[in-house]
Amino acid sequence: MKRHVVTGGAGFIGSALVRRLAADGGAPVVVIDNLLTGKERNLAGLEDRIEFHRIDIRDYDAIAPVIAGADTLYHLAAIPSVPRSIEQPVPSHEVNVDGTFQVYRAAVEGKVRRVVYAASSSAYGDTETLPKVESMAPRPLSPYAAQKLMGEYYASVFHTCYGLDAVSLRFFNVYGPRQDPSSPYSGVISIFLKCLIERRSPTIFGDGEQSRDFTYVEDVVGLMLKAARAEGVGGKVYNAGNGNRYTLNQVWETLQRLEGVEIPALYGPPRPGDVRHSQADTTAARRDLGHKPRFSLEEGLRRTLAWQRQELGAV
Ligand code: UD2
Repeated sequence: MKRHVVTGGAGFIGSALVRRLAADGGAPVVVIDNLLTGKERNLAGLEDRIEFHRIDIRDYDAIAPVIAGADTLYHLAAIPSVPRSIEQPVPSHEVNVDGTFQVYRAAVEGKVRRVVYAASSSAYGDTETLPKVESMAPRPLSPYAAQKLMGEYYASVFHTCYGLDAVSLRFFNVYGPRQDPSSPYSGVISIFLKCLIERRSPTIFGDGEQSRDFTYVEDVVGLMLKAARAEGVGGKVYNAGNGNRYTLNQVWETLQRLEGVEIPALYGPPRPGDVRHSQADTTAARRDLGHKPRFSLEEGLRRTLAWQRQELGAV
């Protein structure tokens, strides 16, 4: 019987995908996660509908039998974060590069029909123009960016050399429910929301005029499902973004307005490896994959704020 396998399925984005796949019914959903950054509670309530394997993607012998014969393999397992990869380059290299290689190897051996890879917008680095188009030369600025780019290169090389039907989606600053705010490496929106609920000032690194194409998690999940079915996309790379761009100062202002509070942000030194501006050109993803982002930043923030408030037990 057809199965879908999700590496990193207990993580923030992975668990949103697993929830959607499980809700759609159809093929069984198999999760691979070592629970390094993923959490079992992200999958709470799905126990009867999914098969969970606590294994590490670097362990070929462990992952190969789980991946073999899958219809679609969604590869999201990774150690994320630009600053984390600068401070600890070895673990992120081993997981993001070596682990990804083992996943693709298992997919070839196991005759998987389609691989959808979670690539990163960080691959672009600082470009002279915006929005960022897939045809631009990559200029990674951090180990994390280089590692995720290597995953794209391997997807394309495995396509040409071994016939692996792998498509890469460059995620643009995904946010939403279940993004964990508790680490210094957490995504900025989850950190801002926690500060807002606790009535504390966030620290903005730099002048806050850097901008991001913040993309709501459900829009990325929708695109992954479309990428799993699209024809003729093997070896290709697509932007998975919303198409807009907001500065950090604008995001913090919006959050204060939504909450009806005034809490000035603190400002610290710029963060090493940071990209200045990021915005996706969504033309190719709309044309080839049927990408259709539905959530404005404000709507996505409202939903995420509601979830995080409930999660933190705040009123
Ligand atoms: C990068 C990628 C993103 C994804 C992510 C995974 C870019 C443009 N984006 O996100 O697509 O792959 O990595 O980790 O490369 N910041 C603060 N205060 C804080 C925390 C962050 O000011 O407390 C700033 C940070 O300096 C940066 C922005 O917020 O300018 C976004 O940081 P982030 O860590 O949420 O995501 P980013 O852009 O590194």
